[in-house]
Amino acid sequence: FNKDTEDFCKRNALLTLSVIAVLTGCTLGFMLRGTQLSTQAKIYFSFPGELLMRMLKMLILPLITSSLMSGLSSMESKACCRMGVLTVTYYLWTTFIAVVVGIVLVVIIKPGVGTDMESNRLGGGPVMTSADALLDLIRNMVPSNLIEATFQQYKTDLIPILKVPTKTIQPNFVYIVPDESDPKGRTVYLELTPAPEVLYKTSPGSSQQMNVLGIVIFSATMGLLLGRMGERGAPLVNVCQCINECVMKIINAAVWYFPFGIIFLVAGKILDMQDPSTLGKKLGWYGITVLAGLFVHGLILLPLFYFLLTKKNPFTYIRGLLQAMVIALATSSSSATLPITMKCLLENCHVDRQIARFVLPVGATINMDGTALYEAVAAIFIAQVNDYELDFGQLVTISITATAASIGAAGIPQAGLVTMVIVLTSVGLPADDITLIVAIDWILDRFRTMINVLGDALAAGIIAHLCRKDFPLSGSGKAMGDSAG
Ligand code: DAS
Repeated sequence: FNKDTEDFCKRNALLTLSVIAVLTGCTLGFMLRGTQLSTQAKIYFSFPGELLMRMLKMLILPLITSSLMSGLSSMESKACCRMGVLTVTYYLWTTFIAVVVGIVLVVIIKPGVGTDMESNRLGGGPVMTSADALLDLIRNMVPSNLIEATFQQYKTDLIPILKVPTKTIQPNFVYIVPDESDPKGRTVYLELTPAPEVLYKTSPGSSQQMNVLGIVIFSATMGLLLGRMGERGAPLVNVCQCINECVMKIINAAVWYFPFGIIFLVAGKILDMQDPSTLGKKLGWYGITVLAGLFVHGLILLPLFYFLLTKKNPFTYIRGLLQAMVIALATSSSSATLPITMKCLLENCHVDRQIARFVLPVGATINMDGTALYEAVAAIFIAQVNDYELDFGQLVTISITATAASIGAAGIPQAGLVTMVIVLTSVGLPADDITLIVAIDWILDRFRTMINVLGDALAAGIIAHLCRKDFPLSGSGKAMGDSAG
């Protein structure tokens, strides 16, 4: 084998193995769904998948901080500002387009119309207005405690896993419940706060912003300041570059475990899948509406923007991202996929390292086109199910709160479902109604996460092209692991 052939086989072998692992996981999951596995058996069964998620999450913080601090410190001020403005503008524009696509489709398809649900629960004033959502977003850009912020990230992973009795769900609390299937009725999860019934005080607008947002803001600020310290800042910049290189080398090694972990991660989720809610067919049409919107936005509009702005073939670029998209599908976490997205951008798409180190961590945190589209569709679907006519002003409110909620949503599984409460309450819809859509959220989450990751990666290619004068190496990204900053 020569080097190219070896790389080609490695790259495609991993992608092929990952796809086979997803299919095997689905088959295994559906085969085991009928069996009554005990809680203990489920814990053992899902362990390899849990290990995969932990490996990926372990790398998020060092990857984001070292990427931003080393990437921004070596950029010239004007170039850095131009890139930053371009990146945020592009992200807001594509998120807004995603919301519009979602609203148009759900208004045309009307998946929820004609459901005879009692609608005597409606009309309550908005618990959380658009202003609240936006303030929440800004509040979380400045976490009061970075370490606690990081720690919080892993605690709120519990939210989707806890079987929360949604009839009691309040926008500010997550209640812990004993595990009915456990003969001793023990509380399944740890860390009870002093008030035993409250595991973790959170408002979907704050906890789900996950403070990765705060860590990104802090790291970017540090990177910019380091860049202006000249020689004095060089030692810390070198440390960040070494950390970044080590993280990418760890990823190169860890990726060979992924196919094995993916099998149990997917199968474990299918085992836990809840039975479809009373809505049945309506829910199917709702799922089709979301998937159609994700397809239109992710595989038509975003590639079109890429072609219009770079005059390059978007699908050649997307082919280099397939590994990251499979990991996004398997993990339903764009943060956890970030290390693989970074690897694909640098190795397969040859995006300039400095651009990738800024655009990706920021994108994985604030740019979630799939989530924004999904939250707009879900809110309007729930209004239709309740036979609740939304006026134009409320549609505008939904587009604003869906955008803010998607920016604030964390890159963890089902974050979009939790931040959905902001969108629902902003137009007077009952927060409890997320139970209507939770049954198929586990699969929609995977596809919207894929589009989130795709949107971030395409943005990196576009920004690299638009800033190519500032970054002469753009388009010829350096091979993984070299020492250049
Ligand atoms: N799973 C989230 C992500 O990782 C998306 C969502 O929940 O909407 O991007």
